[in-house]
Amino acid sequence: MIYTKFLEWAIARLESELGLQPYPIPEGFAQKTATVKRGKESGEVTTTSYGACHAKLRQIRAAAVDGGTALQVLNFVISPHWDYDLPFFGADLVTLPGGHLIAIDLQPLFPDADYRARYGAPALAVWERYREALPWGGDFPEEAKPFFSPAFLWTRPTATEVVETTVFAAFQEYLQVYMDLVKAATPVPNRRADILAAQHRYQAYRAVKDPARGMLTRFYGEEWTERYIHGFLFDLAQVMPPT
Ligand code: DBV
Repeated sequence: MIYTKFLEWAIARLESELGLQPYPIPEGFAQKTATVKRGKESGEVTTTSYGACHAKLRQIRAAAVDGGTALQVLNFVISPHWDYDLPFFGADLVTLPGGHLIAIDLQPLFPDADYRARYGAPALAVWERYREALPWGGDFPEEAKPFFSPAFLWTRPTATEVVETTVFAAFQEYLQVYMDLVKAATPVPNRRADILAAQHRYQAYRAVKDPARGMLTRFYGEEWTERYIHGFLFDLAQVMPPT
């Protein structure tokens, strides 16, 4: 699995720099396998979930899809606790028969200049260093733009080697920037209502627009997929219903 080392590095680094607590993975989601047709042959597709948390990070979770060399996915999202105005960390690392699709960002809660300066600037310095090696991946839905920062890394490398080297290095740097922000963050409970509203907007968008919905539904059926999306991948509305 091409993205195993990404997740292993992330967990090890989060553990050593921040310390992690477990996050419950609901029944039936830890590992799910289906047998699927691939042309004349059939093969297995396994989706494995990972979860952790931290005093400042409500949920650290990953979904890894392994369907052989032509289908590999690591979707990794860190959702801060609502007493912190930290951005989300989001990585969508996808390998399909046509090539690789890479999205990495520190996804902002608020659009104002002060927020951007505090939380956008450090990642922007990383983005600047990779923009030539990992050029802009093109077409991107207009409606998604509020959820991305100017440091959004969106690229479609054709060579697997680029993913294993340059993308891996960029992933590490983005996560390092994020961990530094987490370490420095102090609670702002007086802003809780605004933070929760912004977190709900983000999670609702991701749950409704999940680009993996079609694929997961084909493999595991609609009932399992909807429970997985709302009950684990983007679970804020279940954990803390919007008011
Ligand atoms: N994407 C998810 C989750 C996934 C997942 C939870 C469990 O949010 C995988 C798996 N993303 C996934 C797959 C595809 C994409 C595509 C399987 C391919 C879908 C296909 O071609 O059938 C970034 N991911 C995409 C696309 C974008 C993103 C823009 C292309 C969409 C399209 O072509 O329709 N995902 C999107 C995003 C973030 C993210 C903006 C933030 C970092 O995680």
